[in-house]
Amino acid sequence: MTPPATATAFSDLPVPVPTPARKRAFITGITGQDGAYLAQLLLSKGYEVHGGIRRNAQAERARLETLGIADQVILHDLDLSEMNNIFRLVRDVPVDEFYNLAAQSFVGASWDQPVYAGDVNGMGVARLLDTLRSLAPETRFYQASTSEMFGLVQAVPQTEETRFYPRSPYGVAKAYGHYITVNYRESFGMHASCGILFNHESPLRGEEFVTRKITKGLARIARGGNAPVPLGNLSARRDWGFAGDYVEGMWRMLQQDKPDDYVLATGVTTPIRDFVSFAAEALDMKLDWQGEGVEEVATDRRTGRRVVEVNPAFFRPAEVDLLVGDAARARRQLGWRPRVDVRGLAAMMARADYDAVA
Ligand code: NDP
Ligand code: GDR
Repeated sequence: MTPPATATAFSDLPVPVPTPARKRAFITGITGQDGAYLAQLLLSKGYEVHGGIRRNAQAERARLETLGIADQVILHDLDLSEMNNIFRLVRDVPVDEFYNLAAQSFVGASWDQPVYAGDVNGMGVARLLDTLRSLAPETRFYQASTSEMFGLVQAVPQTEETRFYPRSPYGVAKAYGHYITVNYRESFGMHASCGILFNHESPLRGEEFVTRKITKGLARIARGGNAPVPLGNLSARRDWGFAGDYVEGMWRMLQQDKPDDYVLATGVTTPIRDFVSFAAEALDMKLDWQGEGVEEVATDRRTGRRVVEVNPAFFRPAEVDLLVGDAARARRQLGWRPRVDVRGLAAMMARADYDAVA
């Protein structure tokens, strides 16, 4: 058909420039510490962010609210122990990147609930991967692996090649989650990467973890409280970084052409006892340490008040004594570096807790 004389020829029309589609990501465990920081990071990069939330009597959105992003993320009911729940979610919410951060994440509790830890931290990963493989095999997948898999350490520092020897039901389950992710990458060519992350903390850290328990307890004492903080093993050493730095590493892993596994760590290891002292310094306390084993106590020199005491109830049936990671591969391939050291981290958390205690 001949076009009317007044019509514009197609060749004269401006060529429409396709607007790049907004990337979409899904975060399981979005209500947790890392989930909240990762959601904030992805939003700042222009992503449409979806996340899984467990349907509890009182849904936990406090961290998303603290970061001021609760109304910018799209939440979906999700429990990793429910296969059909996962199936419907992956079918109905197609995304470019899928970050699996959900877990029963408290090591101490995993001895009381070993089957649940295995189901969520181990089988949950298989449920996700197998559903993605069937419905959305191009989706890039991140698995939250952990230094806890090293357990009884076989080499110092620990790298991606160090042998695993987990020491808790949590660590055993996470080792399964790690290996099934590697296996799906190798078996089906999926873009699946594991971040073997060493401990990372923040003012949003759950209060059952030792750093937050310390900073919150010390902040209360600095505000006039008189209850010493009861702790377990003060000699265990951890490689502590800031969670905000570590979520940047997760994102960088999924931007690589090829999937791989990466250690994220600071390379500095610190005993629990020293973390207490760093937090105390930030609150203008000076600690004297006395006694040994279950008799060990820390007292504030200025007030004579007891700040920390040992309570055997917080010792674990099997302990991970020493963790220190070598993040050379992440530095080299991802250009990733932690920006906050352990002193800065303890001070950041202690001051945030001091400000929050009325
Ligand atoms: P958190 O405990 O703060 O968050 C865990 C999240 O998982 C929460 O959102 C929780 O939901 C959710 N969750 C728990 N069980 C289920 C379930 N059955 N189905 C769906 N969601 C569930 O952990 P972090 O943010 O600190 O850690 C994130 C991930 O990284 C975890 O997998 C952890 O094991 C791993 N990891 C953490 C490290 C760290 O130092 N922080 C180091 C290495 C690995 P709800 O709010 O309802 O409880
Ligand atoms: P972790 O962290 O087990 O390393 O797991 P947590 O802070 O619980 O313990 C660290 C070390 O502190 C010792 N400790 C105490 N721990 C707690 N929680 N409470 C105490 O009172 C106490 N006293 C001493 C512990 O024995 C341990 O040696 C964290 C979690 O985020 C995991 O999900 C993650 O995989 C690993 O870090 C890397």
